[in-house]
Amino acid sequence: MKLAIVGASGAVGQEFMNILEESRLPIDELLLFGSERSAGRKYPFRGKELTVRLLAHNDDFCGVDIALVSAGGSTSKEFAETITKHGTLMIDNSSAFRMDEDVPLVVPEVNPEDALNAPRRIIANPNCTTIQMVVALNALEKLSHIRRVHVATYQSASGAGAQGMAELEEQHAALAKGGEPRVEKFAYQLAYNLIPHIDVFTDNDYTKEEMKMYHETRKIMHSDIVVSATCVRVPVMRAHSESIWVETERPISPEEARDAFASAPGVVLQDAPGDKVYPMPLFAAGRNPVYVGRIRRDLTSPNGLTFWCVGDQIRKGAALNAVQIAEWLIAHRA
Ligand code: 11C
Repeated sequence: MKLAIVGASGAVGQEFMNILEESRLPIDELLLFGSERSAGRKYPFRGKELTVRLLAHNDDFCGVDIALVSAGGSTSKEFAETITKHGTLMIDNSSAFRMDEDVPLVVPEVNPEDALNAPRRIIANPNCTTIQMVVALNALEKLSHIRRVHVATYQSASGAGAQGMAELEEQHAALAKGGEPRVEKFAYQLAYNLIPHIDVFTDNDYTKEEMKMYHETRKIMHSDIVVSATCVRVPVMRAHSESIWVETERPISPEEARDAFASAPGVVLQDAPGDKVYPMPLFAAGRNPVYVGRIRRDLTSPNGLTFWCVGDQIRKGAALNAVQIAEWLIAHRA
């Protein structure tokens, strides 16, 4: 197979390379693409040195089977035709095409078959907060239909890319020396702070990030589920956490939920609070699963259940999910 990574120097691009290095995908050739800033950079891959090519409107994608794309929505829109015109399948990490009817939005643990119907040869990777939430919700949906969800997110700096992570690190260093922190990627200083504002505000006073959780969850789960989210940036480096309240058609006991999570694909149950066992972003960073814990009855609703969920934003929230889509397709298409 011939694969390509677009946005190879970014945080997600680099994670694509780490995951592909270990992947069972039969990769004969890997091409790297990037902006003018990253073109010419060299990265090791399976014992060779690969050079990032400049992404341009030419025939470089001819013969490429799958392109993993993470270079922002405007680049995805501008280059979708160039990438797909020779038959390449584009798995796109941006929000550019997620809600288009003729573009499947896929989380392999939940709706892998949707990936088979991609008439534009584009498959969208959902937003990181949605991915980890639906992997967990899917386990409960199998027990009883979920009517509604309230979710508060605690999103790491990595959601703003490599520059966001660098900014958080530099802010801590500057403050430790008594200096003034540089604020560019985030609306305010993130170090020692929380910012209840991710992406732009929309007409209903929710942010675009919060509305992504509403719309994307319905599309992936093929459900009338409604989601009310509050998305918050926290000074954590690379794993997102979510406090999730669900209301189901029939009551689900915490014991039932624990059993369902324990056997759900992609989920690791960490729920022994008396022994201080619960998921935390510090320990989820760099790992593949979605961790679930703090499972308990919702005291406000007989059909309510609440739990805590943590996942690495760059792996399952972005690069890993995209590679898993490719792996699923290769295993099921021929
Ligand atoms: C964040 N979730 O944490 C965002 C990053 O639509 O793919 C990913 C945005 C997206 O800032």
